[in-house]
Amino acid sequence: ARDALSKLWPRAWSVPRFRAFTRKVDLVKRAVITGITGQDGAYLARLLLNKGYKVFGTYRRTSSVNQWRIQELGIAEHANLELVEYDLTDQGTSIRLIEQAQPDEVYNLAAQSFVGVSFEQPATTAQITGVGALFLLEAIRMVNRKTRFYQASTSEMFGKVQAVPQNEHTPFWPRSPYGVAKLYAHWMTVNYRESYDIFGASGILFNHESPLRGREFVTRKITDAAARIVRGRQEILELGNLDARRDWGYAEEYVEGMWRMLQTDHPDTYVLATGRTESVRDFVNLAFAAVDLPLHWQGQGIDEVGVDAKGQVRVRINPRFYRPAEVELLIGDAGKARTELGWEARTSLEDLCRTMVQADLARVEHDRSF
Ligand code: NDP
Ligand code: GDR
Repeated sequence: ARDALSKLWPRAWSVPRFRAFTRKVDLVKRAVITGITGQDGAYLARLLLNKGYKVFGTYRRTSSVNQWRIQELGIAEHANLELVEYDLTDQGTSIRLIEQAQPDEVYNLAAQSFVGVSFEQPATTAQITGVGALFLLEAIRMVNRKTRFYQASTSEMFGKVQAVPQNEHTPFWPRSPYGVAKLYAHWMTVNYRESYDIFGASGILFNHESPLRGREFVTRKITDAAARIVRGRQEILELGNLDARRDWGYAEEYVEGMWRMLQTDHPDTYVLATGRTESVRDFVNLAFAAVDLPLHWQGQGIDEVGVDAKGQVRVRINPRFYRPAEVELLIGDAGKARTELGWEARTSLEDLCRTMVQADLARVEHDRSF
């Protein structure tokens, strides 16, 4: 109804008090998701559309269309989804986004999210991943302080971990420009909560994966390679640090946690995690077992290789994939989310890995390379 009014009666619509009035009588909740072309943005959009929300999903202008995730989820043409061109680094677009969408909830999922690249492009990462969140908070402060805000914070903020497992009270020690930028955005969210009474929630999410994960991240790189190798499309997989340990969960469950954080009475900070940690090597073993090509390991350090039953080397180390500073061990304690949000991770790593491998096998068979 609000959309129709804005078109039928543009002069009245240009008056902020009129728009505010229509919001009060509009029962459909409105949400902005920045980064809808990413893994979490796509899953969250589907969740909110299924809950009856009107969703404004932001995308960046690129020379080629990049909507394969929302297409795979079957929501690209949904009547309640509006795609909005937007760049986090442009303060004006943040203000216009909040003015035009008049959202009840904003989920800030857009970021330069790849840790490895953040070492190569630290300033860009700071602008997008750090200051970009501030632009949105400022827009909310200027346009409508009742807008609820979710910031996609990360276990990378724990970095060189100071306690095991990590929870909301564990001190931060980020180990990458990405982690530092995210920490800035996290504290800005807390600061706007304390300074201006803005409902700013921060979700410290541990790694979460899915068939929609980008192929540069280690889990998807591994499941994609396992599928290609077993189908004869690739010879070998090159990786960096096999000893890094991560707490890997299933992305679709984590976006449900984001939504729950904005439905509480008071804004807060929550950890979402599975409470289980495994190494990159363990994940390789799971993925190659899922394609019936079990590996055994030989050698040490950068000479370590994963060999199949016929003696062929399938995995080797390439120092190019090591990071200047590594996060060695992550394992989260999501007890607060369980108690206060009723949220819990349910999918086992074995099931998650198998689902990802099956999706990649199907892609190889249909010659689709997302
Ligand atoms: P993705 O990398 O899959 O998606 C990131 C999104 O941000 C993409 O839509 C991307 O657009 C968009 N984006 C990047 N730069 C800009 C910019 N300058 N302006 C506007 N949009 C931009 O990330 P995930 O979905 O995996 O993660 C979602 C969020 O959660 C991120 O902020 C990430 O840092 C954080 N996070 C993720 C975790 C995980 O394990 N997945 C764990 C903890 C936190 P484009 O498609 O054009 O590149
Ligand atoms: P991460 O995810 O850095 O935890 O950030 P990624 O999958 O990139 O790395 C996980 C671990 O695997 C090691 N690794 C490799 N990583 C990649 N990408 N490629 C390799 O070849 C490789 N070999 C070993 C890495 O060194 C690392 O220890 C993800 C992102 O989604 C962030 O946005 C998010 O905030 C965190 O998870 C939580």
